[in-house]
Amino acid sequence: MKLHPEYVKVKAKQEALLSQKNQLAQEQNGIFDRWQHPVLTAAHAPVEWQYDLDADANPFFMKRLGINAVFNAGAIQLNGKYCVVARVEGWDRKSFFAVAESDNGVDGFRFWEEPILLPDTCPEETNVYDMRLTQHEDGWIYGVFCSESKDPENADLGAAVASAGIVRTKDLVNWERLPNLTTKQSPQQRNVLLHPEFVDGKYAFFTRPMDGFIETGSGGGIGFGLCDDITHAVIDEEIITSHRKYHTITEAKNGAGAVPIRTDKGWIHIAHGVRNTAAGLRYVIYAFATALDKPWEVIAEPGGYMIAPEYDERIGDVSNVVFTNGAIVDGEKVYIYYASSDTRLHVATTTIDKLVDYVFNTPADPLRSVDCVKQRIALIRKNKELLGK
Ligand code: BGC
Ligand code: BMA
Repeated sequence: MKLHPEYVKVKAKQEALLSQKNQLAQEQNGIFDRWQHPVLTAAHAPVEWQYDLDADANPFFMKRLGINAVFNAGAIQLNGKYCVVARVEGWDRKSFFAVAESDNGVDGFRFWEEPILLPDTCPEETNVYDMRLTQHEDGWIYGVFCSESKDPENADLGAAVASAGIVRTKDLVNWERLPNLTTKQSPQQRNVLLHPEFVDGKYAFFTRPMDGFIETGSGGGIGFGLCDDITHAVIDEEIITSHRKYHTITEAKNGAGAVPIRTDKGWIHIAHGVRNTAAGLRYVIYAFATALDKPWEVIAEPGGYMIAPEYDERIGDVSNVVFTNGAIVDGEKVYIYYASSDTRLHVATTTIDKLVDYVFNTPADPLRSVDCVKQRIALIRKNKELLGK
């Protein structure tokens, strides 16, 4: 074995990327700030994860196990660091989870030495992705993710079954796997999230009931259900919190995103909505609030999206997608980690005050064009008055 001389060059090039400073993007909307550079991409994945560094075994210095994309990440603050558990996808289309940390949450994210090797408890499980990290009041950090297997009852090679996998940890290093969530009313689940607090003394999950692997079918929106025992999580009944609605950004699907953020006025949820188009599904991020004492009851829901894909964000493996499954609250500041087009991870920053103002004071969707025009004319006339016109 001898170290390939190319290693030093490739490593130095990557180091330049990893130490790149981020800046606020030019265009802003008052709701949140975008940042110029993504915080993680495939190019951030360690060289040692991809190349065999041994010049004898790898004379041409080929990537042997390439990384295709780094995207949808759960996020928490731990020991003063901003930590994300990203979805990392290899060239072979399989996803896995890996921790990356930064000192300031907007740049300098570096992967830990090795990706997470989850306990292998489900022999049929083929792919895992989109972990939501919840610092629960019971003292554990839970990771709830999508566990995907081939559908044994469907001859179609692409037919799959999605369910919610559950792991827990104290340090993001040692992970204990618990049995997957069972939801008695829904055959499939994706985008499941554990609420950080007990509700009526029980574990509370936001779910996403679906009839099939892609179609939510009769699933009316983001669900909510309680379970007694997290080590054998069973939800008997799911009720709907934020509903899917005709001709809105959530018509085809919606799903929980970041762990709800507790504020004086309510829980703020940052979720995703999906609509169908001739060019495929379009994913955007939207927000709503639920009551502090009834985290399933929606009390405010601004119309339309909060974050939609823009410019380069629009293009990637699954274009026209923004998706979030993690945010970090640090005092007043909020860091929303969102991925674009299933390819790279970005951060958007805002504050609790802004989020509260956005969610509670942005008008709701009037659901019909004519009412939307009336809503806008009212705004225009108010502004005219102010401008003395
Ligand atoms: C992909 C996910 C996607 C899901 C539904 C899975 O096989 O890995 O990224 O969300 O299919 O389209
Ligand atoms: C979903 C998610 C994501 C992904 C999105 C767009 O269903 O679970 O993994 O970002 O599709 O492909």
